[in-house]
Amino acid sequence: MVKYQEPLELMGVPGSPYTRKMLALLRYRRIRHHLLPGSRHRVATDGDGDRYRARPMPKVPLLPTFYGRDENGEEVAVCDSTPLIREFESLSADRSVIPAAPAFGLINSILEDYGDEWLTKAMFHYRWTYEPDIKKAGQMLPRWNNITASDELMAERSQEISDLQISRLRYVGSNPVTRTTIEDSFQRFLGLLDNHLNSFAFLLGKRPASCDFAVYGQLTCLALFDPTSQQLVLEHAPRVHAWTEVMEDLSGFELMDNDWIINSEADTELPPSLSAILKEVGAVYVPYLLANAKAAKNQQQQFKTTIADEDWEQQTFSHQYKCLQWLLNERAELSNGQGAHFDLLIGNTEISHLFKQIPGLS
Ligand SMILES: N[C@@H](CCC(=O)N[C@@H](CS)C(=O)NCC(=O)O)C(=O)O
Repeated sequence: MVKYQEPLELMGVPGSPYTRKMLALLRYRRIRHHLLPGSRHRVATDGDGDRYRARPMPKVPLLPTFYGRDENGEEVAVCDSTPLIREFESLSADRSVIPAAPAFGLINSILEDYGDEWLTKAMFHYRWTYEPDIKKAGQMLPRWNNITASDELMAERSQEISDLQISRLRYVGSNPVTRTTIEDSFQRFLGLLDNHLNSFAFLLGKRPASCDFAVYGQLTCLALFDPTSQQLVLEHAPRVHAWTEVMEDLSGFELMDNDWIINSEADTELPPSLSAILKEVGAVYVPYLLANAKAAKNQQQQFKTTIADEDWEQQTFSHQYKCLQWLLNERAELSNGQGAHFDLLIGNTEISHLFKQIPGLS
């Protein structure tokens, strides 16, 4: 059991959507924190290494990395924003980002996972497919943790980092077969979010949930940084651009009672704009998660499926199999009444397919 105490310490960089997700969440929750300069190689700043003490490495080094203490008081490094958010709930009872009604909590987890694991496909795709995006990211990524480095060194690092990230497109499944599916689905999501934000300040009502921070994290890249996707957002969904900027610092945002759309089992209906978002999630992310899980279970390296009537193929991603298992576990923990409440809320969206037994998947 890892213990965390304030001020929380984390390592991350501005261009990491998950770092931005967590920083915005900590600001909103008013949890004191220190952001340590970070890099993929976990060297604090080149040529200035003595300024920061050595830190343990996480099992899989990802940004952001948080530091806590194990039961022996040893410092440990931990990654993965979704379970960490749930751990940090206990740091303070106020300003929770998890809805109190468990069925609505599961909807939050599904949307959070969609933000983290599906929208990131669009983020990675736009950033490392189009020339202006590759150029900008190539220039900025190496500079974020080394502002004073020479232009020559940065040119070298730019090339290295761009080559590495482009080679990683296969992990997210961006390739000539999936390109239209990724782009169409991102544009549909933009329209749906823009429409929802017309009536609600956040995805689940008048207060932010962890799913808002997940979506926000990816949008810090898609809406605010990468030129090709930013152009799309500005043209088709300017409200989403503004929302992303507002999400960054909600430290002064005040809550009122009943700010969630669903506050208890007595509330059984979602607004059409939120149901439409769940329908989109059900149509694209659910078939993806199921096909990936089946491939992971069968130890296949690659898999093919159909998403939104188009072919999809990519390398199997074991982390996303784990994500599905978390969702299945959360569904299994619901009581009969809460399960029935959840079924009412998701209505006839394909989200229900996630929780049906499929052959080869336990
Ligand atoms: N599931 C993780 C994902 C974190 C992640 O993928 N971080 C990226 C940066 S945004 C990373 O560190 N990639 C490996 C690298 O850059 O070396 C989370 O939610 O925190």
